[in-house]
Amino acid sequence: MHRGKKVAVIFPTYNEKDSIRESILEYFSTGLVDEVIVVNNNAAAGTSEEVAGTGAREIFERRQGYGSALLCGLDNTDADLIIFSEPDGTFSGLDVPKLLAYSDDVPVVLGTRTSRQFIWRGANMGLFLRWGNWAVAKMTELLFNTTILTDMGCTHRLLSREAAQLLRPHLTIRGSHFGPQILMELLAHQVPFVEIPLNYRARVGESSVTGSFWKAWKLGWRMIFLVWEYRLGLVVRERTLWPDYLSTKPVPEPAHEGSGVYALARAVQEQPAPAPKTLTPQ
Ligand SMILES: Nc1nc2c(ncn2[C@@H]2O[C@H](COP(=O)(O)OP(=O)(O)O)[C@@H](O)[C@H]2O)c(=O)[nH]1
Ligand SMILES: [Mg+2]
Repeated sequence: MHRGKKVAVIFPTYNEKDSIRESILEYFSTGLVDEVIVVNNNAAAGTSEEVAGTGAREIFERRQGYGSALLCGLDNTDADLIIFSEPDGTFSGLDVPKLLAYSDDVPVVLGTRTSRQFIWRGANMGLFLRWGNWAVAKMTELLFNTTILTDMGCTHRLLSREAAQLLRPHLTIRGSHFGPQILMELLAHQVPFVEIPLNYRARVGESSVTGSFWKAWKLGWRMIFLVWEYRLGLVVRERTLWPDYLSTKPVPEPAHEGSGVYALARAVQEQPAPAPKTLTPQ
């Protein structure tokens, strides 16, 4: 719960049997997450057994694909704040307060995995992926005159219910370049958003999307074509625009006792700093 708003985390799962349990528990441990929805996308045998007993709700999407799974999660939650993540150990539940804090200002908070100090040892974010993501993001920033963009493929992000509902009829991509379509539709609907650095850790098990150079190369080009399709106006649809942001910018209520992030901040203040050995950026 954050400022009286229900918070849900959506985990698409395909091949994360060995990390999914710990991922779910890490997100719940923040005390800020009301619901974890696992979207089983024909996942590895044994996944459901790992999810059982964690408190997460498991649903099933038969149509294969990263986009299919995330859309299924979106269609099956009534939360006010919806966080996309992955249960492969790469993203940290401890970043939830950061996403929530920015959600007070903007309806959509995107993560970036390319900030050097947030890339953990062993993370799949070598030179090619890091600078490739950065370059396509910068191209997009320039073409659409957006706020700072430094990553195209970060799953970890937050959408308010209002923004998700506005975009949903326009989200059609069921494969791995679903993430950039959200960005394109945000721009097309003029939904305010911001990008913030989030931790990116080593993956448990094999990556099936960006694990090989050629898969990542192909995905990169699909993203570039998608951005140009939108830029050239080839995706023409009727859209309801977000109300003028600066005249309707929400002014958050002052912090109160039960408010999630503030309660967490107080609790953190009272705890000793974590042991430095847990911090091993690249
Ligand atoms: N490869 C693949 N991943 C899927 C599929 N459906 C959902 N996913 C999820 O997409 C996310 C990204 O996949 P992953 O292998 O971690 O790729 P990476 O994040 O680029 O390293 C994971 O959470 C998967 O569970 C699918 O059909 N194929
Ligand atoms: Mg992953």
